Amino acid sequence: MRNLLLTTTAIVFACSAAVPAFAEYNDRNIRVSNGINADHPVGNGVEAMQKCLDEKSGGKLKLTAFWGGALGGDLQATQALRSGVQEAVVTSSSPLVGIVPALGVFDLPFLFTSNEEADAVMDGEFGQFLNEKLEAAGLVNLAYWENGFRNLSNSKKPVTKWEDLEGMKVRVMQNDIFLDTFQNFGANATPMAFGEVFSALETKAIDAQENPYVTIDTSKFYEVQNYVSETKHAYTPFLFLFSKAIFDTYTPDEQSALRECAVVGRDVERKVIRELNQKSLEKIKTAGVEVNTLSPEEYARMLEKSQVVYEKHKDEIGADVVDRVQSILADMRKK
Ligand code: TK8
Repeated sequence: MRNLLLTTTAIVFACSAAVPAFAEYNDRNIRVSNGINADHPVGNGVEAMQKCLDEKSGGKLKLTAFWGGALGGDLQATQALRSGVQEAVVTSSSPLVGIVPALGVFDLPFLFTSNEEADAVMDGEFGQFLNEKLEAAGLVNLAYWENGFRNLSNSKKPVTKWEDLEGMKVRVMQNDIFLDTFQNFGANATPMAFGEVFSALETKAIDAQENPYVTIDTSKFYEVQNYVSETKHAYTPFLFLFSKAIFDTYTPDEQSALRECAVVGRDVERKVIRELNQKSLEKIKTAGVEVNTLSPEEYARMLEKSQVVYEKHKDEIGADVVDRVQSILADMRKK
């Protein structure tokens, strides 16, 4: 009898090995809003995140991704999270500066010079510091994913120096730092939600937009643009945001599964996007778009020209925030 009991106990434990003992998971349908399309590497990240969630929750935590702005633009979706009517969004930080001004730090022109710098800042204590500000605004940032270094595309001419932007109608995100950066270069900058960009380019309501190669590829902007200039004028992250109001109703197991699996998804997404970057560039060129890079001297000139933007926005971002990121970067650059 005693042996039988022991055997039964052993079998029960063995069977439950897939789901940790006593873990508490409920059926959850998590809607994830995206402005970009399903073939963007965020799609690979969401898939990897789902696999991880399946393993942890025995299939109870389900992500349902919506693409191409089907659930509304970044800002609209984020507000839906804050009021607790939608679970999640993958959004650029830039349209959210009205909610958390400190996020504007990522919009400062030419702040980061490499992926390594961006990763170290996002994944380290600085990223955590901003996450606390997001939480205070009703948003749980599960992880920083990659949107990437932004490049300029247009229908007019190659941009090899900032003066080439004179009078160009450039769509910028709904963000004053981007607005000022491009106005300062002489462009006619127009804030617009991402979902309107393709048709605005197609109808020539605007001449130009700026996004990473992978977005220029997957959102098909290259079909309606003739020139791409590798300006790398900003690295903007994606935030994988969760509604705090909803997150707070989840069990601790569900919460930690989401946080851990968002990091698994992040690593896959970053790997895929960095591989795709070069392929997207090739695809853009093959489509007949003329691509140019900037000289190191021109980067230096543009950074110099942009110092007024740093000065103008430092206080509203938070002087402590700007100083903090700059000192982290200065330390990294010494090594
Ligand atoms: C996708 C956006 C987008 C961003 C932009 O929803 O608006 O230009 O870079 O890719 O977050």
